[in-house]
Amino acid sequence: MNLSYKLLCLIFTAGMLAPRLFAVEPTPAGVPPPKISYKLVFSDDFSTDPNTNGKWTVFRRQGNLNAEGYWDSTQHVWYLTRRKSDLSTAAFANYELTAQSWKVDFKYLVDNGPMGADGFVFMFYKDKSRYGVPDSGNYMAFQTRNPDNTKNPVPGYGVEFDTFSNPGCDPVGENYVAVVRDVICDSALVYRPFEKIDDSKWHSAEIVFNHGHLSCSVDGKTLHGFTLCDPDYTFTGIGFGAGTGSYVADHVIDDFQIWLGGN
Ligand SMILES: [Ca+2]
Ligand SMILES: [Ca+2]
Repeated sequence: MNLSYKLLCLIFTAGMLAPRLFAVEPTPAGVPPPKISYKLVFSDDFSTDPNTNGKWTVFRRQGNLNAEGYWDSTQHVWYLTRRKSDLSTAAFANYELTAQSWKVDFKYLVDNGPMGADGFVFMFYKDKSRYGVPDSGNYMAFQTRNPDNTKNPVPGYGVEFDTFSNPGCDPVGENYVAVVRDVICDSALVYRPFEKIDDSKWHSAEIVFNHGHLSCSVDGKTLHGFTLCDPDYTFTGIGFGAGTGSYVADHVIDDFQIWLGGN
């Protein structure tokens, strides 16, 4: 695809949606949405230790199992990070995402410290073979970091739940949800301010992908309707990243499910 076509595609997509791209996709009255039936192919309710149950491959910046990918054996939830600084956890489901029609469901809870940071990202079609030491702070393990502190992009996509403002990197100064690619900073394909991330409450998220059409909903309300032009299906990684920097937060997930769409 050449650049001008890509540009046209983006403009077309933007024109189809409301300002800032992140609005509920309108369903014309009387036209039912296409019916897709789904089959569950992966699930973890974290009733067993995800660090040993064979369902996950985890990369940690500090190698600290008490703070990066910490399993709470009482609550049966998984802390991607706890309240310590300079953490990063990339957790990939041991499942190869090759399908082009799927959805995921999960629950998340993020607290807000004082000055909680940084947020988490659901990753898909990600090149998990590049990890590597995941990068901390606002990079949320979406990228890797070298010993000399230079950073490496990791090909693939993410739906980012950002709770800490990084001027020069983030598209807005408030909490937001964005679709990002390869790197965190300045990579938002689409974004929308969204407050209900770090309120210390459990929220239910669903992300639906159908041949490039992507939607994201939280607590049953659609945040995003978006179309990825010419999606890159090369890589198969699917999972989560989270990070802390100077400021800290608990980033907790539960009840993760992957469903494949059929007809
Ligand atoms: Ca659970
Ligand atoms: Ca940020």
